[in-house]
Amino acid sequence: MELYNEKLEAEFQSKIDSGQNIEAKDWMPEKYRKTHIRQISQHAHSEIIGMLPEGNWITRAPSLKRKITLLAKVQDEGGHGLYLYSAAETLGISRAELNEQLNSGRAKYSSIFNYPAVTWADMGAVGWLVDGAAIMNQVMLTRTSYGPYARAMVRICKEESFHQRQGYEIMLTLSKGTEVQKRMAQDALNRWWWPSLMMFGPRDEESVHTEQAMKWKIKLKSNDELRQQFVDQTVPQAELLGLTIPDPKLKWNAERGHYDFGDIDWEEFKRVVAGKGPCSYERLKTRNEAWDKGAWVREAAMAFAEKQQEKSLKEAS
Ligand code: BYC
Repeated sequence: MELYNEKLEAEFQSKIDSGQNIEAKDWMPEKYRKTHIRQISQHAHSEIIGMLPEGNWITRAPSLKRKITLLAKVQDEGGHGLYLYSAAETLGISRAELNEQLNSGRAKYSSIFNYPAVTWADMGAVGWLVDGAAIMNQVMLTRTSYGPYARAMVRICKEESFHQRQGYEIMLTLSKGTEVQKRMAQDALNRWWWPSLMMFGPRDEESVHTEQAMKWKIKLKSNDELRQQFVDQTVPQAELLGLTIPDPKLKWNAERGHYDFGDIDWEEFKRVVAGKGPCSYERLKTRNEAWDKGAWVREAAMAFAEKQQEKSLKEAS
């Protein structure tokens, strides 16, 4: 049995090494299946909880155009959550279990969504920085080894890039506006900068999953590599806006060909991931209320599906 597993595992790894996808019905090590359920479900939960900070601003958007755009973005995020839940379900976990893990507070979701969105400028900063960081990490996931996840990510990335641009365009409008608008944009950048850098996860030496994830081509770049790429890409964008990144240690390093940047507050990161972020309680409460209020929709959909099934059985007999 052990020899048999070793052979399967060797075949599995060589498939990954040669760039082939693993599909739902293919043999896979149990750890690969569990790792994917963990990552895909955390990602799906992030999309669902990620709807909340921006959802709060739909009724307060400053114009009809902004309102329609924000509404579309938040709906896209709901859609991303659903594709990802479907991808997780191909690995043998049920939607009910996934929902229960999120609603009970047992599941992790991205630290970033535990921060408050306090002004309209935050809609700009979230789109620009949070979606910008998300794309940087997610483009590599379009080439991840698990087929259903990789395919879901192709569509998600296309939509994320629109999200990033709409955020940047809000920042551009504010930074070219009145003094007060410019101050709002700067204040939003100040508050979202460091939490955005934390989105990439712990430093490489603290990242427990990276080594295995790289062998399985789940990750093609490490947390620190992606964080650096994000800083390098975002600094010129901030300059174009005429805004200052809130990091006195930020400096171009010609020798490395990258920006050096200051220390991240990893204690804050750990607190937020442990459920003690500024909005952690509120996010989970809102999520549970939405779940309870949606019960009648789920019941109606089930009743309708049962009726349809009865009808088609009758017609068939
Ligand atoms: N927040 O060994 P590591 C979005 C956890 S974007 C909370 O490096 P891994 C959106 C990690 O789960 C955001 N927890 O792990 C954007 C692990 O804990 P467990 C979602 C974090 O998996 C805009 C532990 O720390 N994106 O959805 O190799 C609008 C050790 O970390 C965080 C994704 O989920 C964090 N920031 O690397 C709306 C992308 N960072 O599980 C929505 C897919 C780490 O051992 N995910 N942890 O208890 C990934 O690419 C990887 O899972 C990560 C972490 C890079 C996030």
